[in-house]
Amino acid sequence: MLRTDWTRAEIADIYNSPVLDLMYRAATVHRQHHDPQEVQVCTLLSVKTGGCPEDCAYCPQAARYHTDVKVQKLMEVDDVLTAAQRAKDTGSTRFCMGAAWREVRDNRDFDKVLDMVQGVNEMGLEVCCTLGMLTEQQAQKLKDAGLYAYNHNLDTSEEFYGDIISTRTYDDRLDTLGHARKAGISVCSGGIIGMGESDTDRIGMLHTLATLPQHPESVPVNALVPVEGTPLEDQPRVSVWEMIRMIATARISMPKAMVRLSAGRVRMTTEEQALCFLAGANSIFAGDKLLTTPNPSEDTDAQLFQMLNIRPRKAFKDAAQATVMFDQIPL
Ligand code: SAM
Ligand code: DTB
Ligand code: SF4
Repeated sequence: MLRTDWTRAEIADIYNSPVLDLMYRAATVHRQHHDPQEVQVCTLLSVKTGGCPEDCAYCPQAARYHTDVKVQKLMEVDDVLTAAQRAKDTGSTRFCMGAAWREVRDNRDFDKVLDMVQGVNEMGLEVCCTLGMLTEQQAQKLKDAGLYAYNHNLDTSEEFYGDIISTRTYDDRLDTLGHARKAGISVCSGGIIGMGESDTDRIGMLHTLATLPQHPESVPVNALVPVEGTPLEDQPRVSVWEMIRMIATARISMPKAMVRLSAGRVRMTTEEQALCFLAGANSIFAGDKLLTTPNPSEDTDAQLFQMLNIRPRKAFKDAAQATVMFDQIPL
């Protein structure tokens, strides 16, 4: 039932199918594997901001671009735990800590991150990190500290990757995902649209994700947030239909994954977001800030959830159990 042997042509056929057919098929697959009324609510916190040595063309935190982002050293553990408690109190069940690092280094900052992971895990939240590249040993240390998930995006296709980032390779990215997987950490990996890539690049990225030895448990689909000072500052906004095609193709090719409607929601209407949920998105970032850019306010999202009869998903929900339940529903 879960396929990891998709051909590129099959993914392309799904992606290019008439959009209403595509949505219908994705909505159907979604209902076979998930409760469509349930959306996972995650909160992001930038625990180390800016000053990053990498050259990711979309990123306001790269030291080499002149953006408004202020460099901030690693936060204190207590401050992070206070933010995590706040996120929990406002309904988030997953807390994701981001650091503007190229890679994790075995130093005191990493030890501090391990303490953060332990503290957030003890609060009963699914704890996630996005810290750049990881070795197998570092992944194991994070796992031992209680890390639930690791986010590391492929961002785009292998072919287009070099146009966006020159300071590391696609294979580096895939290796890190392998290290997280090997340590038994849940994998979160997706990408960004609206960077000037072609449909073929989008298909290529989804194909790579859907043919990993095991699908990522979570697939974020970000719409580029163009930030002044970055090379992509003037990129035009992507249309909702492009988001829908990405989300629906991810849903159909990786049925059990949580597909996250990630960056870009501030510029989407309620109706546009509703179409994305219909197309199979079942996770969002909540709170008025992503890492450094704005996100809809809690009030706006509370209204969205009420309007669409959506409820937040519980933490550590047993995906296997959910599947048994929803597999019973006849098509
Ligand atoms: N430094 C680590 C790394 O690159 O893996 C972790 C943090 S990094 C900011 C996490 C992800 O945020 C990137 O992989 C990218 O997909 C996303 N991102 C960064 N800037 C973005 C932007 N302007 N618009 C949309 N997504 C963005
Ligand atoms: C992901 O795919 N999107 C989030 C999270 N993973 C780390 C980050 C979005 C960042 C948007 C730009 C910013 O706020 O700095
Ligand atoms: Fe650094 Fe991550 Fe931004 Fe790239 S995406 S510049 S690695 S913080």
